Amino acid sequence: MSKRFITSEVEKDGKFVRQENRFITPFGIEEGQLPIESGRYRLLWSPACPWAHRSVIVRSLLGLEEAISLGTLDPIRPDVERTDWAFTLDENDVDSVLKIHYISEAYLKADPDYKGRFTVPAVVDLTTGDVVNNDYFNLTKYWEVEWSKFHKAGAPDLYPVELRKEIDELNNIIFHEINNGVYKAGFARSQEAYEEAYDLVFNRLDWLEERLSLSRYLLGDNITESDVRLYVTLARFDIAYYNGFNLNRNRITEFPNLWGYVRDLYSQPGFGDTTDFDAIKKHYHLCAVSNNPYGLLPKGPDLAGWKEPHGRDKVNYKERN
Ligand SMILES: N[C@@H](CCC(=O)N[C@@H](CS)C(=O)NCC(=O)O)C(=O)O
Repeated sequence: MSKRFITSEVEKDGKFVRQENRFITPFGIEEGQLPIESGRYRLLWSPACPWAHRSVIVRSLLGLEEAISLGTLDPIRPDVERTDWAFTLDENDVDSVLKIHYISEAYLKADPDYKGRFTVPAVVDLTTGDVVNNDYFNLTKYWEVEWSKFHKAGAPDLYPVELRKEIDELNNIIFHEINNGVYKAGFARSQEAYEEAYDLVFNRLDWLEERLSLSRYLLGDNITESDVRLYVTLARFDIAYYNGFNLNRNRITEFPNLWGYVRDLYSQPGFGDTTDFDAIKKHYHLCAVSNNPYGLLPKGPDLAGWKEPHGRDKVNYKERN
């Protein structure tokens, strides 16, 4: 079994149950919350990771690059005893701002007794060097709501007040059945748990395929928070999950609406320019899956289709109800 997940994340029936986040203090203006200050925080990500990727997409769409700096971890894990992420893409293998080699250093600085996994995304407070937030589920919403005074002019409203209830409901479905659904299949430790997750994922993809025949994006003509969340899993599906996690009923390229939709997003700034297929392929096949003893990197899939016209801007969609 891969050493990636501590055994408490696999239940007796072989189901994978994700750990709770440890650093969940919200950003905000109230006492005890993380203050909203431009230049104070560094977001640590790896382009391989879907949870981190979405926080980087939203940062980019909203123009928060100046306000929140970015540290990038190598998609290939370091060969050390613990599971960690390393700054081996940087000069001298050190993050230029934090001056650390591994993400674990920032976690252990914040809490020397931290026993969880050292995960991306993580936000580090530059005044202390401590991880202060690794709440991947809510990070994008903090960027959207609490960081609004630093948004660029004309930034999209990814979390419009009138759609928040619908977005939250959809995000929950996307989380359990798509974003984390693929991991439930990939990290299952029993045939039943794997097949249950496989059905969960493909039933929901069928439902999304139908939904996207009715509108360009999940909630209509404008991109929202939910689209970012769906995008990160779709962008990894054919290259990583289809074979690495045995989710091989269909590729995304076989769903006409989902395939057009994901290419539509990919063609837009913030999405395609933060999507690193090479990093995704290497991380999943060489570091995340447990069924690749010889460390073989799949040669495909052919990615040329990603740049083909998507045609989604020309379609007249029926009203969604
Ligand atoms: N923080 C969340 C989600 C973030 C997450 O799982 N990130 C992955 C990369 S996609 C990670 O950093 N994993 C580190 C590890 O498994 O040791 C969690 O604890 O499950």
